[in-house]
Amino acid sequence: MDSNAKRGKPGDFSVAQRPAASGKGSTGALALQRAAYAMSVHDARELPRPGVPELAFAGRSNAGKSSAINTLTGRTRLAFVSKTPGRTQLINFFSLGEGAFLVDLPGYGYAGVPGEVRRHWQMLVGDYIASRESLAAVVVVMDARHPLMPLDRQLIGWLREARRPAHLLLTKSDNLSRQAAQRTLAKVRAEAASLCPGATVQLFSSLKGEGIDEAARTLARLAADKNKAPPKGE
Ligand SMILES: Nc1nc2c(ncn2[C@@H]2O[C@H](COP(=O)(O)OP(=O)(O)OP(=O)(O)O)[C@@H](O)[C@H]2O)c(=O)[nH]1
Ligand SMILES: [Mg+2]
Repeated sequence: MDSNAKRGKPGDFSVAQRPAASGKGSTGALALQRAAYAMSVHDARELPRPGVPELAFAGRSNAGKSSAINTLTGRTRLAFVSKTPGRTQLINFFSLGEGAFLVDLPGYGYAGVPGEVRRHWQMLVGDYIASRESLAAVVVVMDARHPLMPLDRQLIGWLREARRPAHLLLTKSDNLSRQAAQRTLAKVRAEAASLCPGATVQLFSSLKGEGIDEAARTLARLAADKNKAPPKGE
């Protein structure tokens, strides 16, 4: 049974009262409200045939990837949220109707994880980022209190190398004062401009519902850009 089958753990955010992100923008909407769990993959060979654009969420364990997916889709328990870091060791796919997949990648940087698990992560996520044909963009999820840690920079380096569009999501912004959050945003934007030119950066809070529309608009644009891009090899 995949971890997503274990629903209703403490620590899940109740966002059911909040309307799901519209995802509307000049590039059209993503059916975020129609998100449904599709599959979990533990091995690159199990990946589904490339199809609709995939919008993947990557970041340190505990950064808030699964929570962000739940918040964006207006659901409480679509992706499994845990107080124990490193719980999502699979690549979890959530389909948004015919339009796109949201992909919850396993987190990195959890100190208690044995070397074998770390190596498995490197292979699974490294390969996925380097060669997945249908990957449209990667949302790099970072705790706004500790952005751009060494492994985040490594991931961003991979994205730059693989020419993958990146969106940096500074989560848990509710833990910072408004001023401190704005300072962090400006600092990360300035650094991102040299680390990964073209990357966009925003504040986000699953707890307070901050940044939902901005993230949804960005995801819709990134999926639309992928649909416009010529297939590999052309
Ligand atoms: N205050 C606050 N806490 C959050 C926010 N988002 C997530 N959390 C908490 O952070 C912890 C980790 O959240 P997850 O969404 O499971 O993090 P993850 O990145 O998916 O973690 P892994 O699956 O282990 O890689 C949980 O205890 C959440 O309740 C937020 O916006 N604000
Ligand atoms: Mg998770």
